[in-house]
Amino acid sequence: MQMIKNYINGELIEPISGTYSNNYNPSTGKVYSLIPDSDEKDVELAVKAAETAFPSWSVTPKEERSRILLKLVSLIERDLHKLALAESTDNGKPVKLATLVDIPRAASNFHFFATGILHDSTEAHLMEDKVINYTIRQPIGVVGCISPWNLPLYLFTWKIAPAIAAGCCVVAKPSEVTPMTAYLFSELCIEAGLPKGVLNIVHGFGHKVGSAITAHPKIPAISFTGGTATGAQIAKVAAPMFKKLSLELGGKNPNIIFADCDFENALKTTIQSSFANQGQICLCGSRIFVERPIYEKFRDAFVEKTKKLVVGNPKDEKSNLGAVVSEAHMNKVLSYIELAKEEGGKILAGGHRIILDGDLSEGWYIAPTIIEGLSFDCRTNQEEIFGPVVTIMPFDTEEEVLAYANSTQYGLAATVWTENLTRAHRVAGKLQSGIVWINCWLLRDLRTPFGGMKNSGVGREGGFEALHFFTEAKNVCIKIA
Ligand code: TXE
Repeated sequence: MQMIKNYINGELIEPISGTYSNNYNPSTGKVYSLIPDSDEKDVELAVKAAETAFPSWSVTPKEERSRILLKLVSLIERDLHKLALAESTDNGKPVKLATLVDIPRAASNFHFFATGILHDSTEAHLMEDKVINYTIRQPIGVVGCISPWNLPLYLFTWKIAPAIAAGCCVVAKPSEVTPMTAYLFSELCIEAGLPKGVLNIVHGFGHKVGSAITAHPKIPAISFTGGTATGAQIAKVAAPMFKKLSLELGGKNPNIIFADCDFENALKTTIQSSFANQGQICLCGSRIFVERPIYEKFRDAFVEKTKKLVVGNPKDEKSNLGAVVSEAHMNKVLSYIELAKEEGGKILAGGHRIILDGDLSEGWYIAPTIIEGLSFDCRTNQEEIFGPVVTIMPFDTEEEVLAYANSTQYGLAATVWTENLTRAHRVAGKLQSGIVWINCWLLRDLRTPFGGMKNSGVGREGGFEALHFFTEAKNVCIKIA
């Protein structure tokens, strides 16, 4: 059985305690590797390594930092199929999705920030003739990056790439549910010649490793993606220590479909935005609002298409959906389907676990599920389910649908379907959402700010905002006599 190791000070090492926990393959429900059950002692080692590396890495010329990071890009690309297969085995997602999206995006994250640092600039502000201000941005030091299980290598690199590119040294913790690609990535860091201590990966549970990173006095900034409750816990610890925080949290995203939309495009994309990655993307639309004149036509076509989706072996090219990430998560999603029924919801498609044959019979599969007949403010429509489960509801007016869309505690992403540009612009302005897609979904330009309003988070990732998060701005004011 494969033993995952921590990556500290440039070496792959065992956890100090010598203890490990099980790592499951969601497609079979069986243990297939072991993950270090690290604790605050391992975090301490990692912080020391990062502190030692920082003075040199922070002044390493940008061209040199860029060169090493670009080497990582080519190694990720070289290992595309190996990494995609590992991601699929660890997470349950179709290997096809990991090959087309997760792993290429991990390479793009590094490429983007490796080249971004070469194009960043600083500001200068002239006051009067003889007074010049210039602002410099210095890497903040040792930073903590904590990432989730839904897009493991994709979201892990989305944090560590800007941190390392900016000149920081990192203590990182991937999700204990999906540690494998971060482990394989640590092997690539050694091969790429990343100086020891620049990146340290400590595997283990959130309440041990995650909380030790969050509370560590030598870590002045934390970048976190995960559940809203965990984000609140991290903020509670980090705020009195005046740490910089970037929090990307949950979502309960609305899809607003007006009667004048491009019907086929809206339908096809709504299938993707509902069920891609088994609905386990924080950007998935889980509340579908359809304008009444096309409600029945859209609903029926959507149900028909959903029933044709293949839930199967993630390694099979024909599978549209694989397994959800864990047994606990499967049970949570199924419990929300029960709640929806109690709240008066009618199941139009799915609504149950799927048991596959042979080796896969204990895997964690859920049929893509559509629920109708719920009010916008019931728990099913307010709480994040994070699985292949959506609700569908009609609306009559723009005002009404905006009230529905904005009614949750979340504000991460929204999708609007209409051919009326004036309306699209107006609705986008009124949505309480960090990201609005008009007539598309998941189109991502890495230069744009990424993040949510309300309980969906604090701060924005992406573009220069991400690089700047890992720096301190310092203004130097010069008076020339
Ligand atoms: O996330 P957690 P979980 C949502 C989704 C899901 C729910 C819970 O609704 O059902 O969150 O998922 C680490 N201090 N999203 O429990 O626990 C943890 O080890 C520091 C949305 O898996 O938030 C992991 O590395 N760290 C989301 C990371 O935090 C802690 C993606 C995220 O895990 C910690 C995932 C602590 N006290 C879940 N406790 C999105 N927005 O993409 C845990 N961790």
